[in-house]
This record gives sequence, structure tokens and C-alpha cells, in this order.
Amino acid sequence: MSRSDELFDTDAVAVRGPGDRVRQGARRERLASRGQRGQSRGPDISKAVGALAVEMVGRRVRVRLDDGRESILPTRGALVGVADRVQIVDGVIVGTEPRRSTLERTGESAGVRLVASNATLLACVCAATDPPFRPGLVDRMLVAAGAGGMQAMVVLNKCDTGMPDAVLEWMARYEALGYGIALVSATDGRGIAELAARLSEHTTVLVGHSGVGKSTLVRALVPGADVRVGDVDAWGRGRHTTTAAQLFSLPGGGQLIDVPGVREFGVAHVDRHALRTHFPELFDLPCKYRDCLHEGEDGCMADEVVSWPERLDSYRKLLAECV
Ligand SMILES: Nc1nc2c(ncn2[C@@H]2O[C@H](COP(=O)(O)OP(=O)(O)O)[C@@H](O)[C@H]2O)c(=O)[nH]1
Ligand SMILES: [Mg+2]
Ligand SMILES: [Zn+2]
Repeated sequence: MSRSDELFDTDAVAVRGPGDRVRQGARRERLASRGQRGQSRGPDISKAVGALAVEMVGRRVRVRLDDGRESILPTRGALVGVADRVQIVDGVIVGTEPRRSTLERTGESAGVRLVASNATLLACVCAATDPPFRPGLVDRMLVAAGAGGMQAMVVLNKCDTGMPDAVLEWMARYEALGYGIALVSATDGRGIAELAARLSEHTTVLVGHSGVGKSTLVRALVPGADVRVGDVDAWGRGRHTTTAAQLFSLPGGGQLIDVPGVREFGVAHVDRHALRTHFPELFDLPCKYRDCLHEGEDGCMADEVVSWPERLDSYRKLLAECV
């Protein structure tokens, strides 16, 4: 499987490089500090206005103020994700409030990327055949959800085009592992009302391979939503894509974050000793050593106990990538 870095449809996502260096807004910050020569103070946070980040627009951020007004603002020294509560001083975003969750993925060359903030649920959206169902990609997203501090579910979209047994079997496995599942069609509407009810208590981030129908799902769940992500071509790349991520309010309650599709989802930022905690079937295995990493070492019981060898393969593959 290729791990080429063009993972997201657009590059317009916040980027955190090696050593946590905040690159986003770095140039702007340099320019700004040049213009401020002679001024010794940074932004006066006591004068900050709070707002909600609702869309990434290139390197700027659309924010919604508490009175409902919206504005597209630059950032200075702040790494912002959609659904962050931001602090604004003099028309510039200078900080974010503490997050309740952080969805991150590792890019091949650009370090760790912030996909979304403050989601309580990750909905991993898949299709059975177009594009093909990829359990390995699902597993990565479930790990990223667990590591970032949110619940996770798997949504099989495009059920109007058929539900192959092999895919239904995978969905049943995820359900048996304790993840929520939903079988839906964004185009004929099946399963959408039930899904909306389940999302009503959450800020949900929709993630999945390009072309699985995330944006179409947003339109089905939020009638009239102004989804700005364009069509996808045969390679799953967005055309006319001007936005990286967008937040929507669900009519029945809850919020939805649409992010551009991924072809890969790196989780190398996850601690390798914590990785097994994001695979429910690896809890409490009767291995010889309590801190067993389940690599099949002496006294490891994983190969005998775990029912789905594909999941164990998936775990070991990720383990090899993790720090
Ligand atoms: N048959 C079928 N096609 C769908 C469904 N949902 C989305 N599509 C189509 O799949 C393609 C990709 O959808 P899109 O929402 O752009 O995918 P995204 O890249 O995940 O945002 C579009 O041609 C959609 O019309 C569905 O439930 N059934
Ligand atoms: Mg989309
Ligand atoms: Zn073991």
C-alpha cells in the first residue's frame, strides 16, 4: 500500500512539524513582528474575543462569533482546527481554548496534522465497493479516534448499491468490538434518520477515503448545507476544492465536521506502548508478560486468542510505524 503523502484533497490544513513547531502562520507572524518593531508587548489576551472556528479557508479560518456574525481571519502563532474555540485580538486569532479532543494524523513529510478539534465522536465513513472497503484504513481511524480522546463508529454508506457479505461481516466484527455501526445511503436516504438521532448528542467528525460520500452525507443530514468541497475524480481527488474542513449544525442537535477525504491515515504519532489500548480485543490477554506488545514474542497469547487475524495483522503493521 502506498504511503505517498498526498493524503488530503487539499493541503490547506494546519500543520505541526517535527518538534511541535507551529508552521501555520509562521510567515505571517514574522511579517507581523517586523511591523511591530519597537512594541514590546504581545497581544493583550484580556481583550480577546471568543469565537468558534467553523471552516479552514486556505491558511485562514472562518470563525463564528457568539452573536452569530462570521468572519475569515488570519492566525498568529496559533494552530487552529475546526471546532476549536479561538481567541481573537484585533482581528487576528492568537490562541485556542483547551481542547476536549484532538484528531491528528501523521503525514509522510509534513509531521503531525491536526484534522479537527473537540469532536466527541469519529464516524469512519466507508463504501463497500466504490471505493473498496479497506479494513486497514478503518483500523487506523479507530486508533486515531481512541488516541485523540473520542468515541468511534463505522458508517457504511452507499448501501443502495449493494451490501456484499464480506463487508457486512467486517461491520459485524466492528460492532462486536464495541464500535457503533450504521448502514446508510446518503442518496436514497436509508438509515439517515437513525444516524441523525445517534449524532444528535455529539460533535462528530466524518472521516474516510475520498469518494465514500462524506459530503453527500453532510447534505443528507443537514438539508441546505453549503458544502464547499467539489466533486471527486476517479482518483478520489477533489476538484474545485477550496476548503479543508467545515463545521455544520445538525437540525436535530449536534454538530458535524466534514473534512476532505484521505487515502491514507498515518498514526505514527501514537505511542507504541499505548497502541494496544486502542484495539479492544487486545485488552487483558493472558500473555506471559503484562507489558507484552503482542508481536508474537515468547509467551504471547495473541495469535491463539484473537479471533480475527486480520485485526492482529493490522495492529502489528501499525506497531511497526508507531514511535
Ligand atoms: N450510490 C450512491 N452514491 C453516493 C452515495 N453517497 C455519495 N455518493 C456518490 O459518491 C461520490 C462521492 O461523494 P462525495 O460526497 O463527494 O464523497 P467524499 O469525497 O467522501 O466527500 C459522488 O458521486 C456521490 O454522488 C450513496 O449513498 N449512494
Ligand atoms: Mg467531501
Ligand atoms: Zn502478547
